[in-house]
Amino acid sequence: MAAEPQDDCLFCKIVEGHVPATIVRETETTVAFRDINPQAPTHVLVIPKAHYPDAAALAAAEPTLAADVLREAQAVADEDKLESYRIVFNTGAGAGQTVWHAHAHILGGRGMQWPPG
Ligand code: DGP
Repeated sequence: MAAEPQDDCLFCKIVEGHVPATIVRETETTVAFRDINPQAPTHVLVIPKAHYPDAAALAAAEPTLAADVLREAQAVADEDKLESYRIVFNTGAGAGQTVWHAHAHILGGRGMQWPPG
């Protein structure tokens, strides 16, 4: 667990501008960009610029930064005028996490089922 950029982290590379992404919002502490493999008409990822491997590590180390991520997720939903949407933090491989830099998925613009798969 570390807040410093990690050489082998894809999302750290997006933060640093070394990997291109369609960025929709940026603050001093966060970046929001479109998911490369969208699962809904709106599918945006919000990440802290600082590296934490997952949402649990982020919340434990920097709860204020975790709140920044949530606030930006809400801002994405507002910008896309989503009436209903999901904010998802896949946490752990068993939950489908594949990128080990904390991120919130904002998904909206279509009907959704519960429970999720
Ligand atoms: P997760 O499975 O929860 O760890 O989500 C990782 C997401 O990251 C997944 O929905 C696809 C997305 N993703 C993977 N590689 C890239 C990339 O290079 N660019 C962008 N924009 N998204 C990516």
